[in-house]
Amino acid sequence: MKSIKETSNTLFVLLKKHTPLLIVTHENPDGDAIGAVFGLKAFLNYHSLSSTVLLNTSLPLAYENLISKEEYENLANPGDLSEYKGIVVLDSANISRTVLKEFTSSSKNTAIFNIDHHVSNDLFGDYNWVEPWWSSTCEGLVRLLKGEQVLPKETAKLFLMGILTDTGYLTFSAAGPDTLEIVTHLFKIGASISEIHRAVKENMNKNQLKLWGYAIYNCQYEDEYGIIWSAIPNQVYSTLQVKEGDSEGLVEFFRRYRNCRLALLFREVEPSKLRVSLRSKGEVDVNTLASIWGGGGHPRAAGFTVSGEVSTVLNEILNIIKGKIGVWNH
Ligand SMILES: [Mn+2]
Repeated sequence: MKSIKETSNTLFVLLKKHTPLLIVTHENPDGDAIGAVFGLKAFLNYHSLSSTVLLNTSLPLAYENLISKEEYENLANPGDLSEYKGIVVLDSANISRTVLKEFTSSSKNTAIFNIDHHVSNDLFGDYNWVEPWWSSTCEGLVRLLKGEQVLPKETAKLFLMGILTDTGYLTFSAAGPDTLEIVTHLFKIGASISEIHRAVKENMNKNQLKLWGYAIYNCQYEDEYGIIWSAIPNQVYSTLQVKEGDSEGLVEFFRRYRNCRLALLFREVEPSKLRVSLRSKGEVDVNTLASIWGGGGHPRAAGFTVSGEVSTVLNEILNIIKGKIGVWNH
């Protein structure tokens, strides 16, 4: 396995040597994943390098103003990959969470580029740029590409969108002075926080508002442990015809509760398939908690998936978590 430290080539030079490129990210992509994938594609287009974006989902509503449907293929399975010389995997801790599933480069004549900021990344690439101190994969991409190459405005806008969505619009502790320097750089190219906020955050439809309303109205809390949670059964998703990505940002909302130490959102996105998102306000390491169920992420934002109905699995999970974090002495 090669890493950034073992190659003297820049990312740009390596990408140039491996066209045509396929660009993928994790399932149910969030703002950072979407920004990284389409920002990189716009960058490659600008420098006349051929690439294809493959997603296994349609775009969440929030990004429809920023990205056109012609920019990507929505396929469950990538098919024959031999036409690609390089595969860029962005913002994904492992390859099984991408559309590529169990693909390994040793079985094909294709180089895998792994660019990510998850502490749980298992370094699956032939080239790995994995830095948990990056606020977002988009911040990492700016750092890797900005040197001698021009970042076009479209790329600056999409990378800034990824940084903003992964840092709660620069309010999370992961957004320090180094991140702000990158943000300033993108600003100077022509990206704007207010434009992105309007396009992404101020863009909910009626059913999405109802989904949020459902989750907020039905939230529960145990102040003794400093936990707040809500559960959305599958029936709510189907009745409102909303997608999984339409609840992005919802779990963060629960951090607003004054006695929140840990917020959880249980989403039955398919019948008997439960996604659990965890957010911490500080001392609780949710990456470690999520790993109990085979998930992961970051110390303050992580998730995992289990099978089972909300009604049966929820209490079991909560009890294990309460046992791990203990009573809150604040
Ligand atoms: Mn990310």
